Amino acid sequence: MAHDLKDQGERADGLFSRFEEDPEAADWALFGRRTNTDRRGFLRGAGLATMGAMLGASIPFHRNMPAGFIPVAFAQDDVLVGKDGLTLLNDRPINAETPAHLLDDPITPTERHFIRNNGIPPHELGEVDADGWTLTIDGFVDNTMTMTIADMQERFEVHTMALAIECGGNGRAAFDPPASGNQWTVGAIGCSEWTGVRLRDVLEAAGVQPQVVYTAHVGADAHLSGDPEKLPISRGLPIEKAMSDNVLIAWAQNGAPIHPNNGAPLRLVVPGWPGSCSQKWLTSITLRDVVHDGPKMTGTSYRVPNRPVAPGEDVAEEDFVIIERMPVKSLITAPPTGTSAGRSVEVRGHAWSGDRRVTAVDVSIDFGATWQRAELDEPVNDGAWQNWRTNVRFPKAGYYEVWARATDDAGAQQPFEIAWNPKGYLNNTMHRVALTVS
Ligand SMILES: Nc1nc2c(c(=O)[nH]1)N[C@H]1C(S)=C(S)[C@@H](COP(=O)(O)O)O[C@H]1N2
Ligand SMILES: [Mo]
Repeated sequence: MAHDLKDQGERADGLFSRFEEDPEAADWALFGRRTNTDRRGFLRGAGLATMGAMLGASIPFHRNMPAGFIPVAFAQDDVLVGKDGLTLLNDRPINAETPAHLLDDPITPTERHFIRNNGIPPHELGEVDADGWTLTIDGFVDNTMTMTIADMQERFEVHTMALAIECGGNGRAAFDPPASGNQWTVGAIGCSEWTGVRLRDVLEAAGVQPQVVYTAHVGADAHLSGDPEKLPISRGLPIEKAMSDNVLIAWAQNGAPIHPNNGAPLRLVVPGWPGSCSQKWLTSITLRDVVHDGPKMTGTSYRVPNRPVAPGEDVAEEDFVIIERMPVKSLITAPPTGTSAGRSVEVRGHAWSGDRRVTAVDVSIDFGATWQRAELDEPVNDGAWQNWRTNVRFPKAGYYEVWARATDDAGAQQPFEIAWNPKGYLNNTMHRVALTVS
């Protein structure tokens, strides 16, 4: 017994000293794996809190881990730690979407919320100190304010809301001719529960001056080039939108700290508008007397032509307009596409429409010849997606497609055909799943 303990002590000492000399070599020699160098640098700098946040759990025996030790959870699929089943589209910057059937929950679990990064997030640059994190409100305000998260919690009413975030480029993969950028299929959407304070309450405390027309958001992520003068992305909102009830400055996702790749420790959540409005790793908001002109606000970024255009058509830059609300859309989350089903099956999913309400979801199993109305829930709050379900009966065995089509309270309905645009935004065509009925 005593002998065993001594052995273990020696083994642990050996582990510590080998990691002290050269953690990379030690990890390689002992565990026979290599992590990409960028990622390894980040993990070595990452504190216990960041590692815990990414794993979604604390590490009870953390004291036994030598400095530079990489938990095996990070080594496998190491860019998607703390995520479950996401499809990686790019790893620098990290972009990952969620397969439709993994979005079946009414509220999207953190591990299934997609990731869209434009640059290098702060947790890959060094340790993120949530307690010392500050947000500054400046520009055309009566009082410039700099607050910690604790200051905001104390000063303003705290709200928890389910809010849908959808990337403006969700659905781009279906564009023909193709549009460059992340080839999102249907899964750059999620509806987690976010906790924070209203942007409006904070702006009112700062005192919005009459000439203000737009906000400008800045986060702590670094430009991919490494140039400290450049921001990867800085977008803004018309002041009226910024003052909505459901625009939050959030520090929690589903009741826990935000996942590092979803913006920890602080982010904006702007439901119904392109995800790019929801600045992650938020450090400042400047109120402006002109429309914001930060990176990805100008040119053709997050903009579409001001008129319908033919697929492949060249459009002059001055004919592009900033995308505001996202269009009416729905997703079938069960059953999964490509599976087999019995004669009778529950089809279900979600539907949403920018700042509007969805009033109907219809489902077809006969290529759109006939439709059956689904049971549709109200959103749990403004800005959440709406859940729907319906029982479908197939007349005989064979191949079927299930299609879903949402209609909103302004009468807008999902189309059959993509409204093609050069940058591949706003594809809200119907979602289809393939089923083999036996
Ligand atoms: N600071 C910062 N905020 C950001 C981004 C970013 O790259 N940097 N990406 C934006 C884009 S384009 C989208 S779609 C959403 C995605 O949020 P998520 O990664 O939490 O899903 O974050 C937005 N906020
Ligand atoms: Mo996005």
